[in-house]
Amino acid sequence: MKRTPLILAVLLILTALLPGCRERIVYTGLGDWLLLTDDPDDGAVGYNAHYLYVDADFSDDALEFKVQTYAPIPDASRDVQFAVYFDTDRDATTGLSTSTPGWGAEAVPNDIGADYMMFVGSDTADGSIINENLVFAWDATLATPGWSEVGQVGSLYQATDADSVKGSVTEALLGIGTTPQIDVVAILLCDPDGEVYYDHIPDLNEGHVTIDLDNGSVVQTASQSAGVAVDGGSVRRVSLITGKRLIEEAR
Ligand SMILES: [Ca+2]
Ligand SMILES: [Ca+2]
Ligand SMILES: [Ca+2]
Repeated sequence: MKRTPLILAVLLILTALLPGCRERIVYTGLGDWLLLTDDPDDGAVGYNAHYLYVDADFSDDALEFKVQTYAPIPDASRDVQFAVYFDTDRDATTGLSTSTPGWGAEAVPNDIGADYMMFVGSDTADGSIINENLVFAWDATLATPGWSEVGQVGSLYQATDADSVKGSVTEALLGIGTTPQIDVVAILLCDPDGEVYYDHIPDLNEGHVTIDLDNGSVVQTASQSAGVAVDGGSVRRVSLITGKRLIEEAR
C-alpha cells in the first residue's frame, strides 16, 4: 500500500491550514514548551527575562517552567532567583498580593493572590545561603503571614553561561487536584548580589497568565502592546522569601 505518504501529506496540509487553534508551541527537542509570556528587554541587567514557558505535557503530574533570558547568565545558581507564583484558587484576596502588609511591589506577583511559589535559586538574606530551590505555600495563620516550605523543586537546570533556568513542581504539591485553571506570574531577580533587578513576567502591572490544565492551553490576560513597562529597579533590596529588606542599611 502506498497510501501512507499521501495521508501524511494531507495531515501536513491540514496542520498548515488550521493555525490559531492552539497557543503557540515552541519545539525545542524532546520536550515541547508552551509560551506563556514574551517579556520585553527591560532590565538594567543584560540577562533579564525574555520568554516564560511551561512544558506542554499536561498528562503527567509535573509542571515544568523555563525562563529564557536575553543573554547568558554567568552562573544561574548565584546570579538569578527564579520565582513562579501560583494563584491556585484564582482569588486575589488569598495569598501574597499587593495588599499584603510590608511587602514592596518588587517582590509581589502583580495582580494575583499567590497561594504557592516555586523558588529556584538561593535566598541571600542575612548574608548566608538559605532556602535553596524550594516550594512554598502561603500560610495566613502565621503571626506574620508568610511563605512556609512544603517541598523541593524538581528538574533543576541552573547552568553557567546558559540563557535559561528551569525547575518543576508537582500538581500534588500545589494542592491542585481537580482545579482546571490556575493563574501564574513569575519574577526573575537578576544579579541579587550586584545590581539587583526584579523582572516581573509579565511586566509589573501587566497582569498574569492563566494555565488551563484540562485543555493544556494558556490564556494571557496581559496586554503586551502598550510598550515597555519598566519593572521596579534596584531602588530597594527585598527578599522574595521574606519580603523584608536586605542588607542595604549596612553602608
Ligand atoms: Ca524582561
Ligand atoms: Ca489566591
Ligand atoms: Ca518584565
